[in-house]
Amino acid sequence: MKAAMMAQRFNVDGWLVSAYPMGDGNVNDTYQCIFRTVFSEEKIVLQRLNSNVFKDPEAVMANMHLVTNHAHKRLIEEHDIADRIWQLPRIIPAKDGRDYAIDGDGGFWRAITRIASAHSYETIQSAEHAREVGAVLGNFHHLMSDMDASKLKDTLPGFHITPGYFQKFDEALATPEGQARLNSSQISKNVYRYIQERREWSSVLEDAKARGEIQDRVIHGDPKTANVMIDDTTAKGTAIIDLDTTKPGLVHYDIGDCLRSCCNPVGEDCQDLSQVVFDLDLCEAVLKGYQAHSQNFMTDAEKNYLYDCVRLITFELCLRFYADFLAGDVYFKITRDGQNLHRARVQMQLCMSIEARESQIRRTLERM
Ligand code: GN1
Ligand code: MG
Repeated sequence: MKAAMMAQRFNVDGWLVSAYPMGDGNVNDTYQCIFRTVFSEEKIVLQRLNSNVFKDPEAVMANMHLVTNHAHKRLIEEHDIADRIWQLPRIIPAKDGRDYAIDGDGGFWRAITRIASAHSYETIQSAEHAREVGAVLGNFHHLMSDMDASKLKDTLPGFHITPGYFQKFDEALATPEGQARLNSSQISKNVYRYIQERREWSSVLEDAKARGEIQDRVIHGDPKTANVMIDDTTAKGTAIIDLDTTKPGLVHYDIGDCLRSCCNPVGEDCQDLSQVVFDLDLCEAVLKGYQAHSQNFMTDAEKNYLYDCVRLITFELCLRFYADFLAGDVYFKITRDGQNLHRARVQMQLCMSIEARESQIRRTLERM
């Protein structure tokens, strides 16, 4: 198996015992690899980056290097005043000293340490869990708050710039295959209409940024439930993983995405749409955890756009999944036909729930 072969290109002590797929990532391929020596064992995470998505994988690794070095230094400095041992994976170099290894087909592989005695969950398990996910994101923003965003490369141009995803949507609709997919079911037509009705509004954050009201910081880019590790022993959040999208961006993208993910307890691929709702108690819990650890660095202007970001990032993911369905599933990996349409339908349901609960959500956010 290729993963087993590639695992051995990295600088890990011992002999490889196994290399199995792990996680449910929509973009990269991820494996857990176990190495043993005659007296110890080490688990690592091995990943093949999706070259359709990340056109400059070396830049992804360069960013990861800067971010992890910066964060590790701060975590050590602040350890004595912290309420837990925060962690962040470290890059494992290849045996030739590079941060990655290339396979015979040009595939780009990298290895990182596996945070031990901790797990991440695809869906939120409880209000305590939601608070811990918020805490981990808050701590990450705190750690990045003194990092110079201009040092980081833009590894995914247009990421979270919502109006830009309309271009992909329009391009797909301009093809006969895209038209056929649009007309393939009533569900597809409903999602299409829902998206079209929100086209004008979709630039709400970019417009505020253009007016100079809010600005870029260093963000994670993908702080969903599944990317936060929870300590098996203490049940506290301990690390944020998946640093591929860490780059300059609005802090709103992160807060919106974290709430989008955490406040829908049935997850992104739930079959029963009636269960998809934006849970206000979970929202409150995430925000409490976030606030306790982010050191309140947000400006009032940034706070003004919190409701918009929750609605927008949920809408955006609906649009991204739907545009990919129209384009023939070229970005998000699928395991069954129509999965990206269904994922879009779930995010649409969640966005409808957010819109229906606007005043309650705004009240919860005002307490930030
Ligand atoms: C993708 O593959 P994964 O889990 O890292 C996507 C995110 C979406 C997420 C939805 C680079 O994340 O933006 O929010 O799916 N990552 C990229 O589950 O597009
Ligand atoms: Mg990711």
